[in-house]
Amino acid sequence: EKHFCALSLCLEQLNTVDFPAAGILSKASCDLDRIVLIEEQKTWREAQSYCREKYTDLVTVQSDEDRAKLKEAADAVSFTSVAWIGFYRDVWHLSYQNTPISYEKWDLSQPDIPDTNEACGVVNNKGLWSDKDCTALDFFFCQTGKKLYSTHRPL
Ligand SMILES: [Ca+2]
Repeated sequence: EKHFCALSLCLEQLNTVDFPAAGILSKASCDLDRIVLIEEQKTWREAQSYCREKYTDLVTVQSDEDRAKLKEAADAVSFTSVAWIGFYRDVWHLSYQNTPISYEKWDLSQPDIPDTNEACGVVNNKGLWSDKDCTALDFFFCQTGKKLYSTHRPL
C-alpha cells in the first residue's frame, strides 16, 4: 500500500499550531484527509469492501478540488494505470451513502456502454473517468475523508 497524505493541509496545520500538540493535530488532519492507492487487483465490489473495512470508502471525487487531490495522490505514487474510484451506476451513484453523483469528469467517448455491463467507475492517470465492468480486476483508491463521517449503507 502506498499512502498519500494531503501535504498542504498538514503544512497548514503545522504553521498555524505551534504548541506541543502540533504533531498530533497535524497527524489527525492527515488521517482525516487521506487518499490511498491499494495496489491489489480486486473487483469494484471487493475494493469497496476493502476500503470500508480499512478506511472509509472508495475515494469520492465530486469537485475540481477532490479531483486535484486525487491527482496529487496519484502522482505521489507515480500512478500510471487505471483504478476503481467510488461511484457506480444504477444511474451513477457514489459508493458513499448511495448519493447520486453531481460532478462528472469522463474521458473522451466515455461512458461508452449504455446498459449495466459497465457499471463501475475507474480513473486514469489524467484524472479522467471511464465506465468499466465491475468484475474486472483493478487497483483502487480508498479515502479517509472528513466528509465521510456517517454510517455506511450497503449498495
Ligand atoms: Ca467504458
